[in-house]
Amino acid sequence: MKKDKKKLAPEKSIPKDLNYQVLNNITERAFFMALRMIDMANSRPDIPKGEPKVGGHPSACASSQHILAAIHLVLREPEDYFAFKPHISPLDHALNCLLHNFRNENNDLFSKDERKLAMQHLRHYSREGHPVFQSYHAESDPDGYRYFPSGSVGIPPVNALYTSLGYHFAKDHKFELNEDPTFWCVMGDSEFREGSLHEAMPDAGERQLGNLVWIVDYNRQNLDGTRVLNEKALGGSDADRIVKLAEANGWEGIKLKHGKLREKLFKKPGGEEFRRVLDEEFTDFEYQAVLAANKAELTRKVLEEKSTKLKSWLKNYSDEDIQAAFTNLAGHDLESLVEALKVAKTDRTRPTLIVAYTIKGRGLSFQALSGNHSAMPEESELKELAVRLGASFDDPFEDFEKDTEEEKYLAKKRESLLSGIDQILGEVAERKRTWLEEAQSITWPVDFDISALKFNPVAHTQWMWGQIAAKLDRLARGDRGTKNDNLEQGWGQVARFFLTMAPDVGSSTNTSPNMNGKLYGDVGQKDFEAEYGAKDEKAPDIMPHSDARTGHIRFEIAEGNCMSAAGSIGKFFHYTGIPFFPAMTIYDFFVKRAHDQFYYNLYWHSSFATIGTPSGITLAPEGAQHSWKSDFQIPNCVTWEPCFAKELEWILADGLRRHFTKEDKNRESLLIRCVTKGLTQKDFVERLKKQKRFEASDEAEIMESIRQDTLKGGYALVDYRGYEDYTPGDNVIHVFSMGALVAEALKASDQLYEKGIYANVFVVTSSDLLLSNFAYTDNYDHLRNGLGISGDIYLSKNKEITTESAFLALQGGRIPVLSVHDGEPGLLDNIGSIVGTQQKCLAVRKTSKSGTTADIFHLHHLDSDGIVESAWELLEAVSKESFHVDPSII
Ligand SMILES: Cc1ncc(C[n+]2csc(CCOP(=O)(O)OP(=O)(O)O)c2C)c(N)n1
Repeated sequence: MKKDKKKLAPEKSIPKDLNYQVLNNITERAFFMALRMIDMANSRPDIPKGEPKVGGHPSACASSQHILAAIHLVLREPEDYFAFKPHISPLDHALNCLLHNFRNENNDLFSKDERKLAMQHLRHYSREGHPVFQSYHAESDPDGYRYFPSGSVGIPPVNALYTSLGYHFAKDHKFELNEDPTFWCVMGDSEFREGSLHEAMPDAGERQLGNLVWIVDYNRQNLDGTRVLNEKALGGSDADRIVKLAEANGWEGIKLKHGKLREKLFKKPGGEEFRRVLDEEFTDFEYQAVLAANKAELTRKVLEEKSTKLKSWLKNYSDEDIQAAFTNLAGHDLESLVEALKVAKTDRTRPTLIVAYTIKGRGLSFQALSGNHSAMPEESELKELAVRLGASFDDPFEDFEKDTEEEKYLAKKRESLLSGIDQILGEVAERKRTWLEEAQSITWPVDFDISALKFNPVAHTQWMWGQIAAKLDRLARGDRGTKNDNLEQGWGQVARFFLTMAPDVGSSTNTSPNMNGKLYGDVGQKDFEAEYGAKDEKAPDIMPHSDARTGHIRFEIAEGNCMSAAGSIGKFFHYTGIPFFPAMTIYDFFVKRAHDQFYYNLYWHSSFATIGTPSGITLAPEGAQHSWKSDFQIPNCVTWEPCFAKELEWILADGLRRHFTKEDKNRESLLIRCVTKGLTQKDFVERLKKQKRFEASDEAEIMESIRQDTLKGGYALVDYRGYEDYTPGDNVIHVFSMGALVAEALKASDQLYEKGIYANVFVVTSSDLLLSNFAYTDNYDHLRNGLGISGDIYLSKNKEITTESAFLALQGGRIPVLSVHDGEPGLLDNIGSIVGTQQKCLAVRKTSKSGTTADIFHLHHLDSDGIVESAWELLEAVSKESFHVDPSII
């Protein structure tokens, strides 16, 4: 085994010779500020009766106060990142307020008045545009710099983990980044039961993300109360389990239980027994109950009953001394915390997990009580606290007095922190500016010039994905470009920012060329396959390296991890000015495994592509039992489901151009559903050429017109408008289809044509753009005007109108719409209601089966026969539409 040298972090602005009394005073002041912030949010005079509660979490803030203070006041460097549990955000704001670390959208620091105003606006919406804070950490907060958005627990620390991986990737690929950030994460002990965290842990250990520090605020409580665990069955406390878990996953695990006061007592003669009793004789539940009872004499009694040896030792101490020692947990001891965090920060080869023992609600009247999660202190309690701390109840967000030691300490920390942040923001802004200037000068190709398409008459979109990914990889890794590749222009200028990843489905989703010998990572051992001549030449070379020639990150079957990694690395332009664009493949059906992480990425405006393939029931031969619709209807993402291979080229080319030029505001992410069912690609152009509107156009003009429609969400593939006998209201129907089912729609259209019915076929490339939120903003312009779909009534006459009765016998009808897609209903079924005509939606409405696609499409009535049958039904229904003429008109 290769032995890793321990990499050490440089100590930069960490203050030396810390005065813990001063630090404690600042911590308490910050805690008081957080409490007042929550109090003010809840007692705004303008909150109308009946409004949902504002809330806030004083108890959780109390629990984490020293952990956060140690990070913010001592350990943090300007380049560091933070993923903290949502409900302690007021405490972050308070500490950042004392550090004067509030900025506006232009990154200018706030004045004192602005700081104070912002602190009054927790969980507030200001119509006047005053500074406000969201409920939980948000990028838009005045102190949002390098905070991972919080709100759902269990996800932000994972994004911190993969942002750390992104930094490693950037450095190994020689991107210039003069930063070595530490990723600080604080989470609750109940939060630590989230599977997302457990799923990601081995990844951090294996990938040696030594700049990652997770701290579990171990207060033994959650929202519903005290956590009551079966420690007998677990073989120890949950803290023991967490530390063992960390170690088993390649992390440094640290249990930070006893504060300095306890440590001092343990060293005294007989003190060992005190330690033993605390460590071995209390379950968490019992310890918590004694804490909650909060009676010094009871504490002594319980301790005495645990050990006769201890009983006589305790005689040396008063009840108050014993109570102080009993509650002296390291998670509230700044000195213990700073020591442990320094150790965690210093080792850059192993991530660290610290379990810091704390007390929820510490210092408040409801300390350690089971129901304290949402408890609020009374005003009187806050006033007493203000007096005790020498703070002002009415002006709580004021700095310490000028000449105090606290203010002097803060002033010094501010100096290095704020100027350091300014420098980073300046560097990042400059990198962004330079990049965007370069991006402007690039001539953006509209496709990837995939010549292999010519030799593949029957191809599918997943195949095309593989071709595109391989081409970008070839361009990125320089020496592999073929003589036809232009490394200097177009995609050659951006390919180095493109990377692929997959949760163990890289080779089965056509991403193999990117993997072959180019997997990123370090497994700490030699390439034994090479050494023993055991390489499988038919399979990708799976030996990872850390060098710059690698462009694919391989994941185990952990869709959530891969999704978080895609989101984190897709956020790199925002944080560093390096425009990485990750594209991950995932089995379409399993996108939902990573839903939460996906939503998080989108909320965060991360820029990446998810290629879900193969899709829906089209996977029938391999055995997919169900379907899944490709439309998520959430902001900042466009969903796509192309049919012909060329469409995918256009979609990805446009997506990449938008990403690299930053013309992707509020549509940063792409979710593309590909299929593995081959389509005869020449059908594409041949069908288009038959349209009357293209009679005078050459192929290039036709393709450009269809490309533009494709990028707007849909195009007409079969369009009989202008044909003789084409009689809307009588023999015309519009069929809308997506992805694999377009082939069935085409077959159905041909069958109907034989019977004298003109079934136009519209290919929906993006239901999002054509029919959903994006289209809503321009009143479905492309559907109505681009594709010309309407609910107009067409009147037809059977004979000459010479009489009143002939007029009344006029028949009228609209063109009905039939939609067909490989997914659950609720995707294409609003076309009729948008334009005002009858619609039938063919979709997957029951669980599926294995079989050939023909059989399974038949099972769901999605095959051409099913489409034809539904078309007749619809045409019959609209033919019976009656319309009424007001006799007064006649
Ligand atoms: C995914 C998710 N589920 C539920 C919640 C609601 N919630 C917020 S805090 C909390 C309890 C957290 O307990 P713990 O992690 O032990 O932290 P503590 O507040 O005790 O420090 C819950 C259930 C959430 N924010 N996110």
